Amino acid sequence: MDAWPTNNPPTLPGRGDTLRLYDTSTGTLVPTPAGSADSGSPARIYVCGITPYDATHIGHAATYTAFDLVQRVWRDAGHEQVRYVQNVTDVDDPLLERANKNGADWQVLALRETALFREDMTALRILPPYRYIGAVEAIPLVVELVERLLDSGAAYHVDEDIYFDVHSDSEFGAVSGLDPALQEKVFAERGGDPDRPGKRHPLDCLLWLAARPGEPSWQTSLGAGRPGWHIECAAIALKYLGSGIDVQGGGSDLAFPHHEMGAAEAQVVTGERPFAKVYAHAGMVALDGEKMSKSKGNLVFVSKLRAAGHEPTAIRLAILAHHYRADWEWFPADLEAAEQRLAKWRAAVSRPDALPADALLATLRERLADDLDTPGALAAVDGWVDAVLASGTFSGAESDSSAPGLVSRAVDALLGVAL
Ligand code: 5CA
Ligand code: ZN
Repeated sequence: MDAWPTNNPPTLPGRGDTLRLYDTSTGTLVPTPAGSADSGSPARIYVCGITPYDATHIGHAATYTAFDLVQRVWRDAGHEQVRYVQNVTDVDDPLLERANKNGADWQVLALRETALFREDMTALRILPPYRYIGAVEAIPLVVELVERLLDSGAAYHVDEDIYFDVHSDSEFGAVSGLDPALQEKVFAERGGDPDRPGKRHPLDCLLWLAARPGEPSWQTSLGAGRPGWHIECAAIALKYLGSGIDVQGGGSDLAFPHHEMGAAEAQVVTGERPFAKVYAHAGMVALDGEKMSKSKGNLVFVSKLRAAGHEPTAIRLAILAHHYRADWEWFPADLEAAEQRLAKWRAAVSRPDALPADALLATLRERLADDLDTPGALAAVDGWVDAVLASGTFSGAESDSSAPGLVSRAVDALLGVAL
Protein backbone atom coordinates (compact mmCIF):
# COMPACT_ATOMS: atom_id res chain seq x y z
CA MET A 1 0.00 0.00 0.00
CA ASP A 2 1.15 3.54 -0.56
CA ALA A 3 1.83 5.58 2.56
CA TRP A 4 1.70 9.37 2.37
CA PRO A 5 4.21 12.00 1.23
CA THR A 6 7.28 12.60 3.30
CA ASN A 7 8.22 15.93 4.71
CA ASN A 8 11.82 15.53 5.80
CA PRO A 9 12.51 17.26 9.10
CA PRO A 10 15.31 19.85 9.02
CA THR A 11 18.58 18.82 10.63
CA LEU A 12 19.72 20.61 13.75
CA PRO A 13 23.15 21.47 15.07
CA GLY A 14 24.68 18.79 17.29
CA ARG A 15 22.88 15.62 18.25
CA GLY A 16 19.84 14.84 20.38
CA ASP A 17 19.82 12.67 23.49
CA THR A 18 19.01 8.94 23.60
CA LEU A 19 15.26 8.45 23.99
CA ARG A 20 14.08 6.74 27.15
CA LEU A 21 10.61 5.31 26.63
CA TYR A 22 8.24 3.76 29.16
CA ASP A 23 7.92 0.01 28.62
CA THR A 24 4.56 -1.47 29.65
CA SER A 25 6.00 -4.95 30.17
CA THR A 26 8.66 -3.96 32.73
CA GLY A 27 7.14 -0.72 34.01
CA THR A 28 10.48 1.05 33.51
CA LEU A 29 12.02 3.67 31.22
CA VAL A 30 14.18 1.92 28.64
CA PRO A 31 16.82 3.57 26.40
CA THR A 32 15.81 3.07 22.80
CA PRO A 33 16.77 2.01 20.19
CA ALA A 34 19.11 -0.64 21.50
CA GLY A 35 21.76 -0.09 18.80
CA SER A 36 23.95 3.02 18.95
CA ALA A 37 23.55 5.68 16.28
CA ASP A 38 27.09 5.02 15.06
CA SER A 39 26.56 1.26 14.64
CA GLY A 40 24.58 1.94 11.47
CA SER A 41 22.00 -0.70 12.44
CA PRO A 42 18.43 0.39 11.75
CA ALA A 43 16.13 1.48 14.55
CA ARG A 44 12.96 -0.61 14.22
CA ILE A 45 9.43 0.28 15.27
CA TYR A 46 6.07 -1.30 14.47
CA VAL A 47 2.95 0.78 15.16
CA CYS A 48 -0.52 -0.70 14.83
CA GLY A 49 -2.53 1.10 12.17
CA ILE A 50 -6.21 1.85 11.75
CA THR A 51 -9.15 -0.35 10.98
CA PRO A 52 -10.51 1.84 8.18
CA TYR A 53 -14.26 1.95 8.72
CA ASP A 54 -14.54 5.53 9.94
CA ALA A 55 -12.51 8.74 9.76
CA THR A 56 -9.43 9.62 11.84
CA HIS A 57 -10.49 10.97 15.23
CA ILE A 58 -8.45 12.93 17.76
CA GLY A 59 -7.64 9.72 19.67
CA HIS A 60 -6.03 8.16 16.59
CA ALA A 61 -4.26 11.43 15.83
CA ALA A 62 -2.85 11.56 19.38
CA THR A 63 -1.53 8.00 19.19
CA TYR A 64 0.13 8.52 15.80
CA THR A 65 1.57 11.87 16.91
CA ALA A 66 3.21 10.12 19.89
CA PHE A 67 4.94 7.55 17.67
CA ASP A 68 5.82 10.23 15.13
CA LEU A 69 7.84 11.83 17.92
CA VAL A 70 9.73 8.58 18.45
CA GLN A 71 10.80 8.69 14.82
CA ARG A 72 11.78 12.38 15.09
CA VAL A 73 13.75 11.97 18.33
CA TRP A 74 15.57 8.92 16.97
CA ARG A 75 16.56 10.79 13.82
CA ASP A 76 17.75 13.79 15.79
CA ALA A 77 19.84 11.42 17.94
CA GLY A 78 21.71 10.39 14.78
CA HIS A 79 19.78 7.27 13.69
CA GLU A 80 19.77 7.71 9.96
CA GLN A 81 17.90 4.50 9.27
CA VAL A 82 14.55 4.42 11.03
CA ARG A 83 12.40 1.50 9.93
CA TYR A 84 8.87 2.38 10.92
CA VAL A 85 6.23 -0.13 9.79
CA GLN A 86 2.48 0.32 10.10
CA ASN A 87 -0.45 -1.86 9.04
CA VAL A 88 -4.00 -1.21 7.89
CA THR A 89 -6.55 -3.74 9.13
CA ASP A 90 -8.40 -3.64 5.85
CA VAL A 91 -10.37 -6.81 6.46
CA ASP A 92 -11.83 -7.61 9.90
CA ASP A 93 -15.19 -7.98 11.67
CA PRO A 94 -15.76 -4.29 12.61
CA LEU A 95 -15.11 -3.17 9.02
CA LEU A 96 -17.43 -5.82 7.56
CA GLU A 97 -20.14 -5.01 10.13
CA ARG A 98 -20.01 -1.29 9.32
CA ALA A 99 -20.10 -1.95 5.58
CA ASN A 100 -23.14 -4.23 6.03
CA LYS A 101 -24.90 -1.69 8.22
CA ASN A 102 -24.36 1.07 5.65
CA GLY A 103 -25.15 -1.17 2.70
CA ALA A 104 -21.67 -0.35 1.39
CA ASP A 105 -18.99 -2.44 -0.27
CA TRP A 106 -16.38 -3.23 2.41
CA GLN A 107 -13.49 -2.67 0.00
CA VAL A 108 -14.79 0.72 -1.10
CA LEU A 109 -15.29 1.72 2.54
CA ALA A 110 -11.75 0.63 3.47
CA LEU A 111 -10.18 2.41 0.51
CA ARG A 112 -12.10 5.61 1.18
CA GLU A 113 -11.27 5.76 4.89
CA THR A 114 -7.62 4.83 4.31
CA ALA A 115 -7.36 7.65 1.76
CA LEU A 116 -8.83 10.10 4.28
CA PHE A 117 -6.43 8.83 6.96
CA ARG A 118 -3.48 9.51 4.64
CA GLU A 119 -4.74 13.06 4.08
CA ASP A 120 -5.13 13.63 7.81
CA MET A 121 -1.67 12.22 8.55
CA THR A 122 -0.14 14.45 5.87
CA ALA A 123 -1.95 17.51 7.22
CA LEU A 124 -0.79 16.72 10.76
CA ARG A 125 2.79 16.33 9.51
CA ILE A 126 3.11 12.77 10.73
CA LEU A 127 6.20 11.29 9.04
CA PRO A 128 5.14 8.39 6.78
CA PRO A 129 6.03 4.80 7.63
CA TYR A 130 8.80 3.08 5.72
CA ARG A 131 6.36 0.26 4.90
CA TYR A 132 2.57 0.63 5.00
CA ILE A 133 0.98 -2.81 4.67
CA GLY A 134 -2.66 -3.89 4.43
CA ALA A 135 -4.02 -7.08 6.00
CA VAL A 136 -5.31 -8.26 2.63
CA GLU A 137 -1.93 -7.93 0.95
CA ALA A 138 -0.36 -9.68 3.97
CA ILE A 139 -2.50 -12.84 3.62
CA PRO A 140 0.40 -14.92 2.17
CA LEU A 141 2.56 -13.89 5.16
CA VAL A 142 -0.18 -14.85 7.60
CA VAL A 143 -0.71 -18.22 5.90
CA GLU A 144 3.00 -19.02 6.14
CA LEU A 145 3.09 -18.17 9.84
CA VAL A 146 -0.04 -20.18 10.62
CA GLU A 147 1.44 -23.17 8.77
CA ARG A 148 4.53 -22.94 10.95
CA LEU A 149 2.44 -22.68 14.13
CA LEU A 150 0.39 -25.72 13.04
CA ASP A 151 3.59 -27.68 12.37
CA SER A 152 4.94 -26.89 15.82
CA GLY A 153 1.69 -27.87 17.56
CA ALA A 154 1.07 -24.32 18.82
CA ALA A 155 -1.95 -23.98 16.54
CA TYR A 156 -4.96 -26.28 16.18
CA HIS A 157 -8.27 -26.58 14.39
CA VAL A 158 -11.71 -25.98 15.83
CA ASP A 159 -13.96 -27.11 12.99
CA GLU A 160 -12.44 -25.37 9.95
CA ASP A 161 -11.08 -22.42 11.98
CA ILE A 162 -7.55 -22.31 13.38
CA TYR A 163 -6.60 -21.14 16.89
CA PHE A 164 -3.36 -20.25 18.65
CA ASP A 165 -2.62 -22.04 21.90
CA VAL A 166 -1.58 -19.07 24.04
CA HIS A 167 0.12 -21.31 26.59
CA SER A 168 2.58 -22.51 23.97
CA ASP A 169 4.40 -19.32 24.98
CA SER A 170 5.68 -19.81 28.52
CA GLU A 171 5.72 -16.06 29.10
CA PHE A 172 2.21 -15.34 27.91
CA GLY A 173 0.87 -12.41 29.97
CA ALA A 174 4.22 -10.65 30.40
CA VAL A 175 3.58 -7.87 27.87
CA SER A 176 0.51 -6.34 29.47
CA GLY A 177 1.01 -7.68 32.99
CA LEU A 178 -2.79 -7.83 33.13
CA ASP A 179 -4.21 -9.63 36.17
CA PRO A 180 -5.06 -13.17 34.96
CA ALA A 181 -8.47 -12.80 36.60
CA LEU A 182 -9.23 -9.97 34.17
CA GLN A 183 -7.76 -11.46 31.01
CA GLU A 184 -10.88 -13.31 29.87
CA LYS A 185 -13.13 -10.34 30.48
CA VAL A 186 -10.90 -7.94 28.52
CA PHE A 187 -10.39 -10.55 25.79
CA ALA A 188 -14.18 -10.82 25.34
CA GLU A 189 -14.56 -7.02 25.25
CA ARG A 190 -11.87 -6.61 22.60
CA GLY A 191 -12.88 -9.02 19.88
CA GLY A 192 -12.08 -12.36 21.59
CA ASP A 193 -14.33 -15.43 21.94
CA PRO A 194 -13.59 -17.04 25.35
CA ASP A 195 -16.79 -19.11 25.23
CA ARG A 196 -16.23 -20.80 21.89
CA PRO A 197 -16.59 -24.56 22.48
CA GLY A 198 -13.75 -26.82 21.40
CA LYS A 199 -10.85 -24.52 22.29
CA ARG A 200 -8.01 -25.80 24.46
CA HIS A 201 -8.17 -22.65 26.62
CA PRO A 202 -10.70 -19.77 26.70
CA LEU A 203 -7.95 -17.23 25.85
CA ASP A 204 -6.76 -19.04 22.73
CA CYS A 205 -7.17 -16.60 19.84
CA LEU A 206 -8.22 -16.98 16.25
CA LEU A 207 -5.48 -17.25 13.63
CA TRP A 208 -7.59 -18.14 10.62
CA LEU A 209 -11.34 -17.80 10.17
CA ALA A 210 -12.75 -20.26 7.65
CA ALA A 211 -15.03 -18.78 4.99
CA ARG A 212 -18.51 -17.76 6.19
CA PRO A 213 -21.45 -17.19 3.85
CA GLY A 214 -21.65 -13.60 2.66
CA GLU A 215 -18.15 -12.73 3.94
CA PRO A 216 -14.95 -12.23 1.94
CA SER A 217 -12.51 -15.14 1.91
CA TRP A 218 -9.31 -16.15 0.18
CA GLN A 219 -8.45 -19.62 -1.11
CA THR A 220 -5.17 -20.68 0.51
CA SER A 221 -3.34 -23.78 1.70
CA LEU A 222 -5.22 -23.36 5.01
CA GLY A 223 -8.54 -23.59 3.13
CA ALA A 224 -10.78 -20.69 2.16
CA GLY A 225 -10.89 -18.02 4.85
CA ARG A 226 -9.40 -14.81 6.18
CA PRO A 227 -6.79 -13.86 8.80
CA GLY A 228 -7.41 -13.31 12.49
CA TRP A 229 -6.43 -9.90 13.85
CA HIS A 230 -3.35 -10.47 16.05
CA ILE A 231 -1.49 -12.69 13.59
CA GLU A 232 -1.82 -9.95 10.96
CA CYS A 233 0.46 -7.62 12.90
CA ALA A 234 2.84 -10.39 13.98
CA ALA A 235 3.24 -11.52 10.34
CA ILE A 236 3.79 -8.00 8.96
CA ALA A 237 6.23 -7.04 11.71
CA LEU A 238 8.29 -10.25 11.36
CA LYS A 239 8.44 -9.93 7.59
CA TYR A 240 9.45 -6.28 7.38
CA LEU A 241 11.35 -5.82 10.66
CA GLY A 242 12.27 -9.25 12.03
CA SER A 243 12.13 -10.20 15.70
CA GLY A 244 13.67 -8.29 18.61
CA ILE A 245 12.33 -4.98 17.29
CA ASP A 246 13.04 -1.84 19.29
CA VAL A 247 9.45 -0.69 19.87
CA GLN A 248 5.98 -2.12 19.44
CA GLY A 249 3.57 0.79 19.69
CA GLY A 250 -0.14 1.51 19.84
CA GLY A 251 -2.84 2.85 22.11
CA SER A 252 -3.18 1.41 25.61
CA ASP A 253 -6.31 -0.48 24.52
CA LEU A 254 -4.02 -2.70 22.44
CA ALA A 255 -1.74 -3.90 25.26
CA PHE A 256 -4.13 -6.78 25.94
CA PRO A 257 -5.02 -8.88 24.10
CA HIS A 258 -3.57 -7.54 20.83
CA HIS A 259 0.08 -6.96 21.69
CA GLU A 260 0.12 -9.85 24.16
CA MET A 261 -1.13 -12.27 21.49
CA GLY A 262 1.03 -10.88 18.69
CA ALA A 263 4.18 -11.14 20.84
CA ALA A 264 3.34 -14.70 21.93
CA GLU A 265 2.73 -15.80 18.33
CA ALA A 266 5.95 -14.20 17.09
CA GLN A 267 7.99 -15.64 19.98
CA VAL A 268 6.67 -19.15 19.47
CA VAL A 269 7.24 -19.09 15.73
CA THR A 270 10.77 -17.67 15.89
CA GLY A 271 11.91 -19.13 19.22
CA GLU A 272 13.36 -15.68 19.95
CA ARG A 273 12.29 -13.38 22.76
CA PRO A 274 11.32 -10.75 23.46
CA PHE A 275 9.54 -9.92 20.22
CA ALA A 276 9.89 -6.23 21.14
CA LYS A 277 12.37 -4.62 23.50
CA VAL A 278 9.84 -1.93 24.43
CA TYR A 279 6.04 -2.10 24.39
CA ALA A 280 4.92 1.53 24.34
CA HIS A 281 1.32 2.60 24.80
CA ALA A 282 -0.40 5.93 24.31
CA GLY A 283 -3.22 6.94 26.66
CA MET A 284 -6.85 7.10 25.59
CA VAL A 285 -8.48 10.34 24.50
CA ALA A 286 -12.05 10.77 25.70
CA LEU A 287 -15.03 12.87 24.70
CA ASP A 288 -17.98 13.52 27.02
CA GLY A 289 -16.32 11.46 29.73
CA GLU A 290 -15.89 8.31 27.66
CA LYS A 291 -13.10 6.91 25.49
CA MET A 292 -13.48 8.25 21.96
CA SER A 293 -14.35 5.22 19.89
CA LYS A 294 -15.74 4.41 16.49
CA SER A 295 -18.07 1.83 17.98
CA LYS A 296 -19.61 4.35 20.44
CA GLY A 297 -19.63 7.22 17.96
CA ASN A 298 -18.44 9.94 20.41
CA LEU A 299 -15.93 11.31 17.96
CA VAL A 300 -14.15 14.50 16.95
CA PHE A 301 -12.80 13.98 13.45
CA VAL A 302 -9.56 15.58 12.31
CA SER A 303 -11.03 16.09 8.82
CA LYS A 304 -14.08 17.92 10.22
CA LEU A 305 -11.90 20.27 12.27
CA ARG A 306 -9.83 20.94 9.16
CA ALA A 307 -12.95 21.55 7.06
CA ALA A 308 -14.15 24.01 9.72
CA GLY A 309 -10.99 26.03 9.07
CA HIS A 310 -8.79 24.90 11.95
CA GLU A 311 -5.15 24.71 11.02
CA PRO A 312 -3.74 21.17 11.35
CA THR A 313 -0.67 22.57 13.11
CA ALA A 314 -2.94 23.91 15.86
CA ILE A 315 -4.62 20.49 16.18
CA ARG A 316 -1.17 18.96 16.53
CA LEU A 317 -0.17 21.53 19.14
CA ALA A 318 -3.38 20.85 21.10
CA ILE A 319 -2.45 17.15 21.18
CA LEU A 320 1.16 17.86 22.17
CA ALA A 321 -0.04 19.80 25.22
CA HIS A 322 -0.86 16.40 26.79
CA HIS A 323 1.66 13.76 27.80
CA TYR A 324 1.24 10.82 25.43
CA ARG A 325 0.81 8.31 28.25
CA ALA A 326 -1.95 10.25 30.00
CA ASP A 327 -5.62 9.58 29.42
CA TRP A 328 -7.21 12.93 28.65
CA GLU A 329 -10.43 14.48 27.47
CA TRP A 330 -10.83 16.64 24.37
CA PHE A 331 -12.43 20.06 24.84
CA PRO A 332 -12.89 22.65 22.07
CA ALA A 333 -11.10 25.16 24.34
CA ASP A 334 -7.92 23.05 23.89
CA LEU A 335 -7.88 23.99 20.25
CA GLU A 336 -8.45 27.69 20.95
CA ALA A 337 -5.56 27.65 23.43
CA ALA A 338 -3.34 25.93 20.84
CA GLU A 339 -4.27 28.53 18.21
CA GLN A 340 -3.27 31.31 20.59
CA ARG A 341 -0.02 29.56 21.46
CA LEU A 342 0.79 29.10 17.78
CA ALA A 343 0.16 32.79 17.06
CA LYS A 344 2.55 33.78 19.88
CA TRP A 345 5.25 31.36 18.73
CA ARG A 346 4.95 32.74 15.22
CA ALA A 347 5.17 36.33 16.44
CA ALA A 348 8.37 35.52 18.33
CA VAL A 349 10.13 33.80 15.42
CA SER A 350 9.12 36.67 13.09
CA ARG A 351 11.40 39.06 14.96
CA PRO A 352 14.60 39.88 13.08
CA ASP A 353 16.61 38.96 16.12
CA ALA A 354 15.87 37.43 19.46
CA LEU A 355 17.35 35.94 22.59
CA PRO A 356 19.84 33.14 21.93
CA ALA A 357 18.13 29.77 21.65
CA ASP A 358 20.92 27.22 22.21
CA ALA A 359 19.72 26.55 25.74
CA LEU A 360 16.17 26.12 24.47
CA LEU A 361 17.30 23.52 21.92
CA ALA A 362 19.11 21.60 24.68
CA THR A 363 16.02 21.70 26.91
CA LEU A 364 13.72 20.60 24.08
CA ARG A 365 15.96 17.62 23.40
CA GLU A 366 16.25 16.77 27.05
CA ARG A 367 12.47 16.91 27.66
CA LEU A 368 11.61 14.81 24.60
CA ALA A 369 14.27 12.21 25.40
CA ASP A 370 12.60 11.83 28.81
CA ASP A 371 9.67 9.65 27.69
CA LEU A 372 8.46 12.25 25.17
CA ASP A 373 7.62 14.93 27.73
CA THR A 374 5.82 17.24 25.31
CA PRO A 375 4.16 19.39 28.01
CA GLY A 376 7.69 20.11 29.28
CA ALA A 377 8.93 20.81 25.75
CA LEU A 378 6.05 23.20 25.04
CA ALA A 379 6.66 25.00 28.33
CA ALA A 380 10.31 25.50 27.37
CA VAL A 381 9.33 27.06 24.03
CA ASP A 382 6.73 29.21 25.82
CA GLY A 383 9.46 30.49 28.16
CA TRP A 384 11.68 31.61 25.27
CA VAL A 385 8.71 33.08 23.35
CA ASP A 386 7.45 35.05 26.36
CA ALA A 387 10.91 36.45 27.02
CA VAL A 388 11.31 37.49 23.39
CA LEU A 389 7.89 39.10 23.18
CA ALA A 390 8.35 40.88 26.51
CA SER A 391 11.55 42.58 25.43
CA GLY A 392 11.56 45.57 23.11
CA THR A 393 14.51 45.63 20.80
CA PHE A 394 17.59 43.61 21.52
CA SER A 395 20.97 45.11 21.89
CA GLY A 396 24.55 43.95 22.08
CA ALA A 397 25.39 40.61 23.62
CA GLU A 398 21.88 39.34 24.22
CA SER A 399 20.81 39.66 20.58
CA ASP A 400 21.10 36.70 18.20
CA SER A 401 19.86 37.03 14.64
CA SER A 402 20.09 33.29 14.04
CA ALA A 403 17.85 32.41 17.01
CA PRO A 404 14.42 32.79 15.30
CA GLY A 405 15.53 30.45 12.51
CA LEU A 406 16.97 27.93 14.97
CA VAL A 407 13.75 27.85 16.99
CA SER A 408 11.65 27.41 13.83
CA ARG A 409 13.80 24.52 12.70
CA ALA A 410 13.88 22.92 16.16
CA VAL A 411 10.10 22.90 16.67
CA ASP A 412 9.68 21.69 13.10
CA ALA A 413 12.19 18.84 13.42
CA LEU A 414 11.40 17.75 16.97
CA LEU A 415 7.72 18.56 17.44
CA GLY A 416 6.51 18.58 13.82
CA VAL A 417 5.16 22.08 14.29
CA ALA A 418 5.52 24.36 11.27
CA LEU A 419 5.84 28.02 12.22
N1 5CA B 1 -6.26 -1.93 13.40
C1 5CA B 1 -6.16 -2.08 14.81
C2 5CA B 1 -4.72 -2.19 15.27
S1 5CA B 1 -3.84 -3.45 14.41
C3 5CA B 1 -6.82 -0.92 15.56
O1 5CA B 1 -6.82 -0.95 16.78
N2 5CA B 1 -7.38 0.02 14.81
S2 5CA B 1 -8.16 1.28 15.41
O2 5CA B 1 -8.56 2.05 14.23
O3 5CA B 1 -9.20 0.86 16.27
O4 5CA B 1 -7.15 2.11 16.24
C4 5CA B 1 -5.99 2.66 15.65
C5 5CA B 1 -5.03 3.15 16.74
O5 5CA B 1 -5.65 4.24 17.45
C6 5CA B 1 -4.70 2.09 17.79
O6 5CA B 1 -3.34 2.23 18.18
C7 5CA B 1 -5.60 2.46 18.95
O7 5CA B 1 -5.05 2.06 20.19
C8 5CA B 1 -5.64 3.97 18.84
N3 5CA B 1 -6.86 4.56 19.43
C9 5CA B 1 -8.15 4.18 19.21
N4 5CA B 1 -8.99 4.93 19.96
C10 5CA B 1 -8.21 5.81 20.66
C11 5CA B 1 -8.49 6.85 21.61
N5 5CA B 1 -9.73 7.17 21.98
N6 5CA B 1 -7.44 7.54 22.12
C12 5CA B 1 -6.16 7.25 21.75
N7 5CA B 1 -5.85 6.29 20.85
C13 5CA B 1 -6.84 5.57 20.32
ZN1 ZN C 1 -1.97 -4.30 15.35
